[in-house]
Amino acid sequence: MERTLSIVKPDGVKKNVVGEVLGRFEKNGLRVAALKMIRMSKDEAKGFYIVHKERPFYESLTDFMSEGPIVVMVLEGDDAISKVREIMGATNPKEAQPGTIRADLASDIERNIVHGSDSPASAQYEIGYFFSSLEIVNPAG
Ligand code: 3AN
Repeated sequence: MERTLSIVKPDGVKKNVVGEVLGRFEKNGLRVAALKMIRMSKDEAKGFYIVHKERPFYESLTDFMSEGPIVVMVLEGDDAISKVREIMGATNPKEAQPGTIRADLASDIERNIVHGSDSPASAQYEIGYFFSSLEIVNPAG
């Protein structure tokens, strides 16, 4: 059993596809262990994406991620990290496999609807960034 952090980004919330994204995760056997809607400040977005601070898109990415509400969630399941990334599709929606969230719902490499942790180390950092241990439950009961 593994945990990962996923986000419906501001464009996904604006497009009203929160349930669509969540449903795709659930249909693939992942369970929600924590969930909330928040709005990040610019500084909070910068802290979340600190690993990208040298990248040319850091400023615009953190502007985008703080432009409106997001839905953050902890998902749990076998191979949750790679499973979520498979369901999301490639970073660039134009390269994403048909049937993935990004191929079906996104059109822009930056505004690409959804985030998922890319490794156990980043999952640990990202889950702890948004949730305390008291906010994460055992979804199986
Ligand atoms: P992923 O979200 O697929 O793990 P990362 O971690 O490489 O991709 O990038 C983090 C976020 O930065 C992406 N979700 C996307 O919003 C943005 N991003 C990545 N590459 C670019 C790029 N070349 N131009 C603009 N934004 C980008």
